[in-house]
Amino acid sequence: MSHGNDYAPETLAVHAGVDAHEFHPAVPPIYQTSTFGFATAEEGAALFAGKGQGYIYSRMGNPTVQAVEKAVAALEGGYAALACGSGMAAVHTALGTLLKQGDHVVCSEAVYGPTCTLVGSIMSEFGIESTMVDTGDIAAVRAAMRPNTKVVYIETPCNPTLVIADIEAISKLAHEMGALVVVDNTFMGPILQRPFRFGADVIVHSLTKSLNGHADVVGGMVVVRDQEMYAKMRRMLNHFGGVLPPMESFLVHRGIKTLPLRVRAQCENAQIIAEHFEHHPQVEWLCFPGLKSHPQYELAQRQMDGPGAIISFCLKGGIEAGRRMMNAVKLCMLAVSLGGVETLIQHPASMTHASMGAKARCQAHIEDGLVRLSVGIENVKDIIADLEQALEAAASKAKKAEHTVEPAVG
Ligand code: LCS
Repeated sequence: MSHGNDYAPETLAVHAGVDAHEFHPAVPPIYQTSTFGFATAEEGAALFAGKGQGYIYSRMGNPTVQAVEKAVAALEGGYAALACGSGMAAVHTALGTLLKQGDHVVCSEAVYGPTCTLVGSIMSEFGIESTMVDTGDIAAVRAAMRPNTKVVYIETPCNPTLVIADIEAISKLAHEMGALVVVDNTFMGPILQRPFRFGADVIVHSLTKSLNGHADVVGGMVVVRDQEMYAKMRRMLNHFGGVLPPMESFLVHRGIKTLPLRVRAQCENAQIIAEHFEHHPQVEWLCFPGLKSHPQYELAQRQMDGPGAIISFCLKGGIEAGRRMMNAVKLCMLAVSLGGVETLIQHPASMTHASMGAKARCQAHIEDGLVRLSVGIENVKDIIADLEQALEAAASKAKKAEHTVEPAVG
């Protein structure tokens, strides 16, 4: 099928990237090959010169990989996409292409921990300056811009604080000042948020999350708006080398077919769970873009086609209560990652955001007692029952501890 924007996302999810093959299979074959033969020396030479149709070597292009690239490009409404070996490889490919020594990048302060380390620490070793700001605050973004700012990098909603950045306002500001906007769209995915509609220039994804959705692949994707940007990114990816293999591409492409259904089911479950636990006696506060109590609820309604499946909450009793709760869950899996069919629970301060360090976490409002829940597609009553018993276990152990007499020391 053509990959224009004339089909609805549900249709694109099933059909995009499924091109005509000799025997008309419903699912494109897996080209599990590292290299491709040339019929003649002339054909090989033409392909290396960028002429003619065909493949050379799987790091430079592979039909199975290209199929999933087409699917994600179609869902995002982009010109093309580049499949990478992980979400971090996608972030690295995008920023490595757009930034050089002497440039400056403005970045959301509460990004995924390794992105924070890449931007704030590793890239500075290559002479690239950065400022981490609250990208939920447009005045803070404006104040952080410098004459050499080439990129504004936003994650929205942020991981794990769920601060939302106004993509349209930031894109307008960045473009006026000669900078490009890169959006990490992992949390929402292309069904719930389409950053190109709001002026973003480049989108990155961790395919590991909702796009694949089945917790069996690590992968990433960069999506671009035009041929010129595509050529620059492809050159960088070919030379950085962090490409997605054919088998992983096949699995992600298969996962994408049910993306709209999965995401809708997750959003519904998450909304019910957030409403159920918002005023729970063990919960200090709970943050979810689908609740009116979210400070940027209006922006979420405008920019997102659903609340997403991530709920952040802080337990009464801080870090210890958090630990106790996580040790008590039975159905929810104590694991990092997010966006898949299974409900996962984790503790950012000791897990995903540990690499940021305490100071950066404090600045980014990632509290020690913060717990992140990625809601899956199980029956919502079972998820709620598990969280209820885990909260109860955490609370009752806390009470028991209060009555324990500490043995005298020394
Ligand atoms: N961007 C976001 C927003 C992420 O949440 C992650 C991973 C990445 C990029 C990197 O993707 P990867 O290389 O892992 O495919 N987030 C994780 C998380 O929250 N828990 O474990 C991984």
